[in-house]
Amino acid sequence: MPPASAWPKGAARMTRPAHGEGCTARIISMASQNPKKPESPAVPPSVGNDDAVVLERRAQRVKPPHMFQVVLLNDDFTPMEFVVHVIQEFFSKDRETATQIMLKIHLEGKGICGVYSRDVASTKVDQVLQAARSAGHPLQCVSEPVE
Ligand code: TYC
Repeated sequence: MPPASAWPKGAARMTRPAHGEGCTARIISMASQNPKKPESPAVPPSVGNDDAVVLERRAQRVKPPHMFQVVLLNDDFTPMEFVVHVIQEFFSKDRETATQIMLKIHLEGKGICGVYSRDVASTKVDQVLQAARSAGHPLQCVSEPVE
């Protein structure tokens, strides 16, 4: 090994591993140079540079997920009792609440049974339509984005 003074400036000095050491070489010292100051970005940020500001800006960019309401439509043929059963079963309402919702649909033409994420709302619609078709009723059910 050459004397330390013979090494070029900035080079790392290495030694052979001692007997039994697993690596082929080890670094015993690094020529030190003062670390360089990072260059400033080409376009400086418009607002301050600290982390708290960045976090706040990110949080504001995340919009809440769109929610979907599941709506039952009135018809002249589906029995009231079946509609009450469907509302209890698929929308987890007690009998009294389910009856009120059914009567609202009967009188006003349609009514909201629940509000869910897109996928859950879509599944509820499928379940209601499947139950209605299996029972031979024309009950209609749709999901629509909440305004
Ligand atoms: N109008 C139906 C009747 O008189 C009852 C009904 C209520 C049907 C709600 C559908 O979504 C409905 N038998």
